[in-house]
Amino acid sequence: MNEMMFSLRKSVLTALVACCLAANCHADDGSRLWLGKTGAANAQITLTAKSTATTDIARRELASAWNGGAVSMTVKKVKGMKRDAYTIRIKDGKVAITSPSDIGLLYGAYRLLQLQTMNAAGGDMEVKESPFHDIRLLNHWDNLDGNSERGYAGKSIFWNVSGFPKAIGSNEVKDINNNPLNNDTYARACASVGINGAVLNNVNASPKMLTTEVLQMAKQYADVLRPYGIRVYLAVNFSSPVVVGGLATADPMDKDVQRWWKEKAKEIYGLIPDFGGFLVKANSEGQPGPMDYGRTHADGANLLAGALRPYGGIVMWRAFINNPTDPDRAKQARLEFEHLDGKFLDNVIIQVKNGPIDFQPREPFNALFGALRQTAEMPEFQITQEYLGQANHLAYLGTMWEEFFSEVTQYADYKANQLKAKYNAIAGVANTGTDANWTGHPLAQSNWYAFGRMAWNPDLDAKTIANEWVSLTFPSLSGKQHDTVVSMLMRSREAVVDYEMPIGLTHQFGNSHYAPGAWDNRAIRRDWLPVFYNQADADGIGFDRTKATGTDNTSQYSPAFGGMMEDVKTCPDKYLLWFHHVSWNHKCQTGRSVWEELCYRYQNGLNEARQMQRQWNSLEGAIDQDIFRDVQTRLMTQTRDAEWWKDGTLLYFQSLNKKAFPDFLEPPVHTLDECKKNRVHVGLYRSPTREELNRER
Ligand code: BDP
Repeated sequence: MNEMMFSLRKSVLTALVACCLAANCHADDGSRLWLGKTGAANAQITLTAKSTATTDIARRELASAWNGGAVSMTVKKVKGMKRDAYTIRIKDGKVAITSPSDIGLLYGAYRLLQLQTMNAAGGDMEVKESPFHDIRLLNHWDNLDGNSERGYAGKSIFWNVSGFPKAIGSNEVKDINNNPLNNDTYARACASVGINGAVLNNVNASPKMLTTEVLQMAKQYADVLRPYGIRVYLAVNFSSPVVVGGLATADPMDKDVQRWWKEKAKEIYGLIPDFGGFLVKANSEGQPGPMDYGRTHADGANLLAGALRPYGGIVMWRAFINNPTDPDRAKQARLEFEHLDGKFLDNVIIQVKNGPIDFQPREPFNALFGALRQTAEMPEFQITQEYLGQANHLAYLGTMWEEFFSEVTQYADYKANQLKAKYNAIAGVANTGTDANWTGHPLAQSNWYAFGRMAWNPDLDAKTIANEWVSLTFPSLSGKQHDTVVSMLMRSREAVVDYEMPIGLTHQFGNSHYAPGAWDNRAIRRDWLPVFYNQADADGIGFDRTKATGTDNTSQYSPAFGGMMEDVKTCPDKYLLWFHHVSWNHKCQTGRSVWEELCYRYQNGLNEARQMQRQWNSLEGAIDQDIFRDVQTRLMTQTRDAEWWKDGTLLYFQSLNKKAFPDFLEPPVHTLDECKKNRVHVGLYRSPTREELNRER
């Protein structure tokens, strides 16, 4: 175990000294996220409830930043009001925050401060808030060795080998004002948008997570996060009883295995009394699972759920089964889980990626949503931009999640099912890392923020959230400058879709899930190949998922959605090549042929990247210099990459269809051979880590 050093903290002193030394070096390293500056505020704050660690935080937050009139906080149970709900009332300059719980008061306090920064807390007003999802989780794909799978912002914030202090806990290095509140930036940021749980490790879970030594580390995190209303959850490896417990099998029907999980649950709850539960990736991409023993997902999930049940813990069993048995991977989740509906214990939730393939820039919603009637389901979003330019490209995902919610709620029983489920949950794969600004791309902080806001209220629109985030993060911008950033955010994801894989193309990556590779026909699995997904040849392009002639994925959806997708005339352009194989001359809804539409979209994506550069450049002087340069450099990379994507992909398709490029298309500046050889490289630009900044200082 020694080779794995899970150093939480060294000493408070070392960190604080480093921070004080650093105080004058960097104007803004982005480390404060959207939390704003704390400073001189002297409002009178009263609490008519038992004071708890949580109300203490609420009081401290208000005391350090609220500039308005007296605030009273009251815990009041109201029938039918959710535990996390709160009301803020401002009358004659006096503020009253009420909630059934102390955590609701903290949420109310954060909201009040946000309203203040957004200049929206004036006059008499009332704000009533109640979360839609009860469990709002970040999934950290962090490995015990300190790396973060698909993390593009440095190393893991929880686990490491180097002995540096980690990002949360009592001696956070980023506290440049020596303010104890800033010691817990991670927890504050999460609580400020209502995130109330964190899975601390990767779904490709090391069995070592369940060793006593590592559980004790998890306990320390749980202790730090608890006052902020954040529960700790762990991803577990199904083989843990064998690897950690020394048993001969991990078969769910084996009595010793059952006993092992029960004892493990007891041990965990002894350390972490409010432990949230387990997240499991089983029988997917080489991970062990119940099917290794001829059992079902339900057998496996119930084994763990049974062990956690006496303590109120849940099991989030992932539906991402990337070992397809059907020729169409998009159908797999529903095929795998629908027939098991009703067989799961009631503390099992099936965790379903928003789209049926894998966090692509655009996918229709997964047909499993709404399909389970007796089993809870929860969406899994990816906040980290694995397939959307990683930390190099600007891609505000609020618009993507808004699209998901609007479609899934129209065409599947999403809301009704969530509301009747005993556990109503949602998760996002975090984009956090040890970079000083937490998320690599400074503007990617907006995605963490947006996830929390939408998990709380899926009816919020992406633009409202973008406006909030810009106001909170860059409060000193003029109205016009503010609108410039919002406009960049709002168009950014569509720009990525356009230059990476428009009109329903998917999985066109050459390497590292970053670079173009439409031509790629070499991989260990056929269904990992761009050519498999584009099905492009001399005559046409697209993946036929229709009932009439294709894989019949459309029948997995409700008649309303499936029917619309099935008919090539009603299928929207944005999903055309997802559901249909069509000729290059097929007319899109725009009136352009598929070939012209593709050319148009790739060109548009590139134009948009350039436009974002121009817009950002107009903000020079208005945004902190370090952050300005950082984003400016990343936008250069993004524009360069958009050009590679456009040239490579269109030249490849042209090599098949032999069609001329339309006049509006800028002629390529890279040959297809160049594109094939010179794979665009990831990680050209990286912001410094907290440790690097501190060393520099
Ligand atoms: C894919 C990622 C891989 C994850 C997997 C998952 O490339 O790193 O392990 O999803 O979600 O998108 O399990």
